[in-house]
Amino acid sequence: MEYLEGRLEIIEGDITKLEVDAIVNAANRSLLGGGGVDGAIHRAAGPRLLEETRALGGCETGEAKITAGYDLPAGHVIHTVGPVWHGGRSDEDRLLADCYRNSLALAVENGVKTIAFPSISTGVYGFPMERATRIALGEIKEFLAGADAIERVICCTFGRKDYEVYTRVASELLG
Ligand code: AR6
Repeated sequence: MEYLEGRLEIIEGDITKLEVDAIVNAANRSLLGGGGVDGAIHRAAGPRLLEETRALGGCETGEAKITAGYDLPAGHVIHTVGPVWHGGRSDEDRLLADCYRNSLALAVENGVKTIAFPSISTGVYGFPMERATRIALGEIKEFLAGADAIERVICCTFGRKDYEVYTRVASELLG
């Protein structure tokens, strides 16, 4: 489904297959790989990705760092570290919003025009799906309203259930 005059698209699929300028990785602070979407991205990008992330010295929660995409169809990977869900009183909402904002700002700095996000923090890190979706879509909407450097943002959901949450929240927040 498309929203915001086609500048935001919600799809269901595997983010490692997308031909965009950058895909976002839901990484951990070591940036050395892991399970979930992080593992899938490292497998698809090949070992040169780990070589590059090793040299980055990790990443703080809410921050973002960029690398090449190597064997991925995407040109770049923007690695961001979402918050671990601790019940909602440990600044999780703000930190998750930071992930989206900082990833988009880094994308603009690097001339990225098309970017795809997974649903950060909602897997291993346990952030409630609907609450995370509201934050993701709210931050993306606000960023796109303030900057036309990014042509298209794709929210790449994994599985039908998550797709349905995203499209339901999007029709409420974005019309
Ligand atoms: N394409 C798109 N989305 C995916 C894919 C894929 N190929 N695979 C999984 N997802 P998670 P987190 C979805 O656990 O919660 C790692 O070990 C998944 O369904 O990947 O931020 C890192 O190294 C979920 O909706 O990331 C960290 O240690 C979303 O991606 C930790 O997990 C995020 O789930 C980060 O946890």
